[in-house]
Amino acid sequence: MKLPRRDFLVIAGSALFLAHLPAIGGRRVVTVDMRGTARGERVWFDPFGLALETGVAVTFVNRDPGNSHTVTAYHPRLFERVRRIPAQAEPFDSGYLLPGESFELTLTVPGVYDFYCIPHEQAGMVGRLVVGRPGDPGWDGSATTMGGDHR
Ligand SMILES: [Cu+2]
Repeated sequence: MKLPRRDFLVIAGSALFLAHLPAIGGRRVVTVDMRGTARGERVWFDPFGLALETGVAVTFVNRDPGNSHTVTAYHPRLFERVRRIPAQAEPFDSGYLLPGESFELTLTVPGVYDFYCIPHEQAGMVGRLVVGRPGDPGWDGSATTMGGDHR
């Protein structure tokens, strides 16, 4: 039997309600904006720090009309940077996002993720995502030394 998608969602929603599960039936969306002042003298991630549940999708949106930005993990496989994400996590790089463009990321390995914007790292455009909680299976606080980890 094949159900239309809408019916399936209604049924799934009811099942979640009856099971008294936390309100995760609707897909939660967390957004980090990439911003800049009109003349470009300041650029930043907004918020620049965020705590998330494991597996929640984060969408980075370039809301800066005057600049391209990236969201790029600190990782040896990306521009030979020291690793500042969990050892078991895959490094991510959005590539250049033009104004209005976005990039979605879902992090399933709990731990601390530090990231930067390639053209604006030196201007302080960096951020951190904390996924899950210390003590979660596989948690990796990362960046345990001042310089990060080269593994
Ligand atoms: Cu930038």
